[in-house]
Amino acid sequence: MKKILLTGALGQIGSELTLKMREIYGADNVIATDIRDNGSDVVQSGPFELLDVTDHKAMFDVANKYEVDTIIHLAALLSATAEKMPLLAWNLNMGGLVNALEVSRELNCKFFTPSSIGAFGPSTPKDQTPQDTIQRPTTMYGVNKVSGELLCDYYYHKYGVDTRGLRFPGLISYATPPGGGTTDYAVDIYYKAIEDARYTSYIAQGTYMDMMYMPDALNAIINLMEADPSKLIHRNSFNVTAMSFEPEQIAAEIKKHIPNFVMQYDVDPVRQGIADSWPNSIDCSAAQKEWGFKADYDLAKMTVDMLEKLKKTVT
Ligand code: AKB
Repeated sequence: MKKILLTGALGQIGSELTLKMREIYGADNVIATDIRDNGSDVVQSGPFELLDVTDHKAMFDVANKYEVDTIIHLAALLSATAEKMPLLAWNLNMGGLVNALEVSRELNCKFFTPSSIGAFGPSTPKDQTPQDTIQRPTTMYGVNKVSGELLCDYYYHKYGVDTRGLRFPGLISYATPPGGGTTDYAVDIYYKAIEDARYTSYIAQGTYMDMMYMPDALNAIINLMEADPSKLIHRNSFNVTAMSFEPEQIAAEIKKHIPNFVMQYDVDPVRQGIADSWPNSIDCSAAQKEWGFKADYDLAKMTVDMLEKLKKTVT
């Protein structure tokens, strides 16, 4: 990877990945794009272009202008928003993806896009979900993710585009809040713990989902993209996870640092329904074997870091 273009660079993953990639590969070699300009570090610290990913010509022109050799396609709607606006989700998630794959084919770029635990559904084995298993999701986001995995495989087999992907669990970060996901409660809870020592969870007690701290997610993307292609048996997409917990467990971990923290529940049927259709925990042994995936943060270590970082920014 020498010249990298990111779409959705102001989103939850993009805003941290862009800065980390600029440190590693040089600011001028990492081109950030998004549909909006928020004046943040991502916009200020290197090349930035406004880009609507549903516009193929605009994407081709930006990638061609900077002569990029890698496309990291992150622009997408998350699960809860996609469920509210399924047609928009199909058009944006699939339209953006096929454009990014086409530009990668046309300009001979290496390609990454995230998949998700959302690519699994109620008929998937729930515990230690295997890498290769039943994928019949019941959400629009899940339908997009499975279709996306297949499309990325298609571009690899048909055109030789070097496509790679990760099935991310819920991602937790102190830098940029996510928007419209089902796992977002596990981010919100830290903000509310610091602000008023209480949180009302929209996900019910006893609902296990996989999660990962953002530094591990960023390393996973970079390590997968740097991996020797001859070692990759799978490509789109690898199961990765760092921890699996239910709301009571994250609340108990926070209480170790904020003893008066109180957890309450007001379950949202839509997001609960999505969570119930996803695995409790996934097996990431293929990622470990094929390119050495490893996560450094568990729930305890992540909680210490989240609370420490947020205390400095949230009042
Ligand atoms: C979401 O909740 O939609 C995402 C995901 C697990 O893909 N965080």
